[in-house]
Amino acid sequence: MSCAELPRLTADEAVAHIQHGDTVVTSGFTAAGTIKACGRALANRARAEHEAGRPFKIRLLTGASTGPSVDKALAEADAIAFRAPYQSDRTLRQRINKDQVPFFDIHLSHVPQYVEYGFFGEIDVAIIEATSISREGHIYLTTAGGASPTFLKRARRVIIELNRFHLPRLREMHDIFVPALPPRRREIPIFHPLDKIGTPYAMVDPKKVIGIVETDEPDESGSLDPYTEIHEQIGRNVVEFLAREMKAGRIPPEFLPIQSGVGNVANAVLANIGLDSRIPPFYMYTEVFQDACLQLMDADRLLGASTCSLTLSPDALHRLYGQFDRYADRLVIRPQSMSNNPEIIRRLGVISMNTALEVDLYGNVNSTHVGGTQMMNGIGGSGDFTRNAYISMFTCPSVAKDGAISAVVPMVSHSDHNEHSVQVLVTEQGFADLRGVAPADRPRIIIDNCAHPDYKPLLHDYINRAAKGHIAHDLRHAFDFHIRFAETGSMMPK
Ligand code: 0RQ
Repeated sequence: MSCAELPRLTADEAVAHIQHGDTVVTSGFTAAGTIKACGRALANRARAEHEAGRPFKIRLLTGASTGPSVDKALAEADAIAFRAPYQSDRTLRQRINKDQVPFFDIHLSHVPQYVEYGFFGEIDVAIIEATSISREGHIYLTTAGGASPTFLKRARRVIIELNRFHLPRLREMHDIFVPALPPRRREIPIFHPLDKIGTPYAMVDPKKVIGIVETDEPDESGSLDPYTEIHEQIGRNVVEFLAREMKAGRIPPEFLPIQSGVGNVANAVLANIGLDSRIPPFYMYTEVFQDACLQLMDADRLLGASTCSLTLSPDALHRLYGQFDRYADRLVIRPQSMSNNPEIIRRLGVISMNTALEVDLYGNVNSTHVGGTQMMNGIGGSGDFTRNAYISMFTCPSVAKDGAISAVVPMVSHSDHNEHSVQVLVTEQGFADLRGVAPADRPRIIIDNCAHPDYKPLLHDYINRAAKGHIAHDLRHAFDFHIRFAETGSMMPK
């Protein structure tokens, strides 16, 4: 069946095929490439069912976070019975933290294989955004690889959101390869960030396609905050560290591929790396290509990038589409099974830079849970990169909420990345290089180089009183900072 022969449906007609209790999966990775019309239609359907006194909730899996037409709309309609693997929506976050939506937070590279192995059960319906579908079932994806190739393979039924807004030439950037299942899995032969080893399309059995919903809408990626002086200073400190590594010969003159995480801090850090001529033009092997990456490419500081998504603000995406020839052979979009693959990250010698909410005196990092209990976004791909990078860094401001919170705490209130994987911590105060440093020496290095001066005496005091061992801790007082904040609104004693 060719694209022209597949039934054209309204979004309402398409989502009428989805039943209460279904597991629904969608394309996209962040708001990039995520469905829009069917998300809103599904939320409306849930509302109508609820008003008629019937239950209607779905189990929702995506590549990463989504745009407002999915997580926000469905959370507001109370239509989510289970959510994985990552989110960044305020409404959904509130529902997760009120224990109204069970949320399963996993490494993003694991999502496709969880689906393949059947760990999430049957996949009832996949809704996938595409620029076109061919007679043989070749699906040309939009601005993200995400988990779509696997979702298309495993879903029992498929709805295609054909989005005319996106440039069909995006196919020139896609590189799609679905690894075989163990024990027949082979190596993924990528030796340079821009190597392509797969096809420009994902595959679907056309018999599974219920129909096509036509749309014409930009991605719903928001703009990031302007850089602050603190963020820029973190960036300068990252550059100091990298320049020192180059001088010592531990980073080669042609440099190594960079991965950079999501959010305001990561965006500002990357922009600052681009400004410093001590760092040569470089490549990225990353999962999210944000606005700062495009600016670096325009300035010829970034030579090329492999990514899972083009998470660009509307203006930046417009610029990319307007001058596509300039970027076509410098950007590769891959599924998260490839972009976040440990084998490739280790082989290429990626330098990973992700953001922490808090770090502790031994280098354990909390990126996800405020105060140990309140989910922020999720671990995302930060663990895929941190664990396998050549150098794994975490950055954050030394204090949050106008100084009421110290980002350096005696013991993290939740652990996402542990002392065995985290190598370098960077705040606006400086950097702590933990490679080859035993626990006995870590607290002093971290406090002296990364903690805010206001909190240094408290942290030194904690470690001086701690019971000695391989790791020194005072378990009665390890969470005093957090408890004080919860009770008084500040980690600083009155
Ligand atoms: O609060 O929003 O109320 O102002 O956290 O902080 O400084 O703007 O940082 O936007 O860079 O996000 C870790 C959340 C940082 C993000 C995190 C408060 C602070 C502010 C945001 P407001 P900033 P960023 C790649 C890899 C995990 C996933 C990941 C993230 C808000 O980077 O989700 O890395 N990372 N994925 O005030 C309480 C603390 C705090 C704190 C900061 N210690 N306690 N609040 N804040 N520190 C991408 C993917 O995987 C898709």
